[in-house]
Amino acid sequence: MSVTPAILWRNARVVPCTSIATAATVQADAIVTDGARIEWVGREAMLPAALRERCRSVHDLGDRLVTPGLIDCHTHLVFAGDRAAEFAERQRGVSYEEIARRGGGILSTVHATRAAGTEILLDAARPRLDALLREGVTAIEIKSGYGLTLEAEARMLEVARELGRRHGVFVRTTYLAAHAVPPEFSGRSAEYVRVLARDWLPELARRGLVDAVDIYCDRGAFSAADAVVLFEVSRELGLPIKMHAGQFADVGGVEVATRFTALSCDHLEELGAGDATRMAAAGTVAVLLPVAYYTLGQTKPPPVALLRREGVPIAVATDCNPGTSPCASLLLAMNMACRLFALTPEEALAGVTHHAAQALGLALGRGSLAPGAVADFVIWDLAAPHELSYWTGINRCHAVVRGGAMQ
Ligand code: DI6
Ligand code: FE
Repeated sequence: MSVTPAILWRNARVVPCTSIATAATVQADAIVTDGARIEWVGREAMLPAALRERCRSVHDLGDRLVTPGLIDCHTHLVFAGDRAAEFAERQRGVSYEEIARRGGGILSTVHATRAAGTEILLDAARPRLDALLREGVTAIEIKSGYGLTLEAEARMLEVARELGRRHGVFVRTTYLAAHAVPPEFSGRSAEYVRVLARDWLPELARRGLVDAVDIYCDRGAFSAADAVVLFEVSRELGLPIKMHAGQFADVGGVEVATRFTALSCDHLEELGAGDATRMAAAGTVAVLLPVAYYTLGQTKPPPVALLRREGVPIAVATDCNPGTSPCASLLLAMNMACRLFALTPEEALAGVTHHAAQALGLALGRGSLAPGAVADFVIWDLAAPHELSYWTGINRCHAVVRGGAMQ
């Protein structure tokens, strides 16, 4: 039996988020942590005497709301420069896809990112990451995809890992060289896919930089056949896969992704017939990105009622990127998921906790408050969980506990 001193966090309104139902209501008033892990969650009146004795310190949380640390499960946080001029152009009526066809869009960020050294990339990402952390984010996925050479992709992934070390946040890195065709491969996209899949991916995996593999599978981006090439290599390397799918058009990506039991398919404004059923069967999470939808002024939301009916787990993320989602607020993404996509507030909260963890393959250790989970939680100056999606423009995060330690 363990004899390490434990900590009792009492007088709390604990929302465990182990499911959508437990993201809706306060279920407990106390948590016991032991080091970096949660040992017990419940009503303090029921706390076993032996465990109470092991609690060397007690924190009174003043009847505040406590949720798991939030998880932003889809970001492109590392990049140089910005695309504010393209935003202004879009306001004058030029479409996102038109700007990309002219060589702007993702490729303009690729030019800026290739030119930036490690410290510049770290400095550029820091304020965005800090904004997310102030809102209670304790785990974040960061994609590559603005380097598009072996070494520039490696640098992005290394910067992502370094951000995790410097900021004490749990980072998962995703390899997204299949984001756009770089100028060196212009007109040779199939060859580019073979290179990024067969040459670069094994090398980056060997360097330990890749937690998952993603592809932008859409009109004007990569095809479902490209995804097969990439996912076959990913499978050989034992790496989980994800996919940007159906932001503008359904090009058959979800069918391929679910065949490779993708962790998640993200966007999904355009979902093919039968795809929701395939996702449910494969346990693939639908990651909704309402800020990108809002920024591009899209009008056809993802089929949330269908996803719900089929039992597809739904997550919500910022998609923080300079083109379609210049946003570093997961709380705002939750509000938009409710207002633009008709999620309930408890679905939005499960979407940034339990289901976000599932989208990263972390379901058992993060994104819920239960014995054995990592002791990452947020203390809010709020009384009820639906208030997290209700407010905008105000951050009611009172304090964050990471790995059992108050920050
Ligand atoms: N995620 C992406 O990767 C693209 N859209 C999205 O939601 C484009 C990102 C960009 O324009 O830089
Ligand atoms: Fe994205």
